[in-house]
Amino acid sequence: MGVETIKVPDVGSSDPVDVIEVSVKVGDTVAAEETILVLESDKASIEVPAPLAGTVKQLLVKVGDRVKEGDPLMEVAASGDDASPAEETTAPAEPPPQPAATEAPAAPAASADSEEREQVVPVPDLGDIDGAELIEFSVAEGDTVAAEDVLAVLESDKASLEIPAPAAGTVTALLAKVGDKLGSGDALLRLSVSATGGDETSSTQKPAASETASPAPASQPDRSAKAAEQAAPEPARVEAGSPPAQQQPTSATVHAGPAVRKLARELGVDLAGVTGSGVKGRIVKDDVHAHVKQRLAQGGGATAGTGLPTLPDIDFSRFGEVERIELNKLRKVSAANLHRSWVTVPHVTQHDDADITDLEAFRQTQNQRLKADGHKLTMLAFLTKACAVALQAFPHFNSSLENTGEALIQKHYINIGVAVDTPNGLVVPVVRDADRKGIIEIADEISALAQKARDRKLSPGDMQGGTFSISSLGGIGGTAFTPIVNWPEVAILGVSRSSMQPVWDGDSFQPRLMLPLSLSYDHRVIDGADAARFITFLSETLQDMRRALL
Ligand code: CAO
Repeated sequence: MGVETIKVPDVGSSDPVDVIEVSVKVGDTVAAEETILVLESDKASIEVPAPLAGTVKQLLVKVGDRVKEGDPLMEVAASGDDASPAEETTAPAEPPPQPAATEAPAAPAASADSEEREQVVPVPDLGDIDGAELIEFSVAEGDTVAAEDVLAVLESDKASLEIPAPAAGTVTALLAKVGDKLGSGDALLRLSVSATGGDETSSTQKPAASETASPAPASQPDRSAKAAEQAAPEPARVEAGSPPAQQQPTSATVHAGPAVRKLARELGVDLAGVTGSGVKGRIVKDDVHAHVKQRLAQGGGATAGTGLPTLPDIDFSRFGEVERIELNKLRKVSAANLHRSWVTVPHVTQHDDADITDLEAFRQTQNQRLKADGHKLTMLAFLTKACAVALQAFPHFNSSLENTGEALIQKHYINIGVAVDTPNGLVVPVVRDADRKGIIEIADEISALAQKARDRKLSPGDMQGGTFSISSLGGIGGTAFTPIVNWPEVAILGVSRSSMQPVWDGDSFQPRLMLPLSLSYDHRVIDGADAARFITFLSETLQDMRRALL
């Protein structure tokens, strides 16, 4: 072994590419496969790995140079070798570098005299995302698309990505299917592109659905339910490639190679807030370091992206013995969702007491009758029905606020989530179409869902599509609490333990069974007066359930 000259690998094009980052300097020790340099073409960024462990002897290029396949990049002396006479080898080393996002080789032209050429549209650079599920093809074979039309939608744990058409053309073949797990560079579809540029304005396709959303506590993405209730814990929906001029960049859309993304991840830096100094505004490692220095210099840092004060790590062992208990996935997901809701939804909680004396008497009588058939009418079932009736009377409690803040999505279905306490944590299965179900049916369903929850057998679908939630702590105790709105819903009812109270009837105090209700709501959507009206309506309905029949 001696000194190896690292050369520009096959970059999938004969055009020169830019050296946008030299990740090492002379004298650095590098491990095999460590990124030593990043190249960028119009369509891809390519990390060049060290073919062997060794020491950088000489840099033969600098940032800004343009190079072609085979051009020498740098000399590296193999570990344990003293770099004597240079011994050129044929780079690239094994394994060849993976283009992060490049155009797959064009298929042969459709015909010799055709004006059309076919190209395979690949999955673009997914950055730090390992793989993403193809959840939607927005086009079919034979469709005509304009440049930038959405072709497909991918979804990972972190984000949804719309894949735009690189040029106007006609879709000639779909090369993947919905449900496939795809990585950067995998073939999506074949596009026949007009050699003269094509008509970039005509299109038969509409972009994909405009919103995604994170699941309610502990739920998983599901396309059918997504149409109704959607969310994304991280950047909601990001378009692959460069964002349009007015669009705010997100960490997923900024120009940065995988090595820079890795560094940013390690340092907890949101790349969306970093100014790139590289070619075309590309972020290089020095930019990330400079960003961190600047934030430190500013002092009193903030949690990236949220504007919230950073919480310092505390070494509790200084004060006594401690144990670190890793949270299970359910608790982590619930915590993230609850936190997001708490910081984004301006909460107000309205309290009231409902007189359920007659209702409880009715419930007890009916339960004696129903017991033989295996039914148990619970107060929660009556509450669910009463809420469904109240939601019909106050429809904007059954809506979601569009993320733009410009519109409400009014739902014409009433699905009520019921918080269930399980040994693993909180889950919220959903009673669908509660307005159309009888109270016995609702009671049976809640009982079955609660059992499924405790047996950890709920499916993601069981927890999706809720439009309003109830959190009942009545079986446990307490007089009032402030439940957290289960975003994207806009209100939630908390129920505490009923108790006998002396109630003044105008002449004397009467013993009445009073049920404490706590209605938390999103003040962006619901005014305080409406919340008072809603909870009063609910109280009156519980006081006399015959109102539910009206
Ligand atoms: N006042 C007085 N007693 C009540 C009551 C109330 N508001 N609600 C229920 N009870 C009584 C019931 O009548 C039942 O007694 P009986 O067996 O004698 O009839 C007993 O308390 C137990 O009820 P339960 O809790 O088993 O049934 P439920 O229908 O009230 O609730 C469920 C079911 C799944 C909601 C409940 O078990 C549960 O998990 N609650 C916790 C929800 C939670 O954690 N919320 C917090 C979310 S935010 O962190």
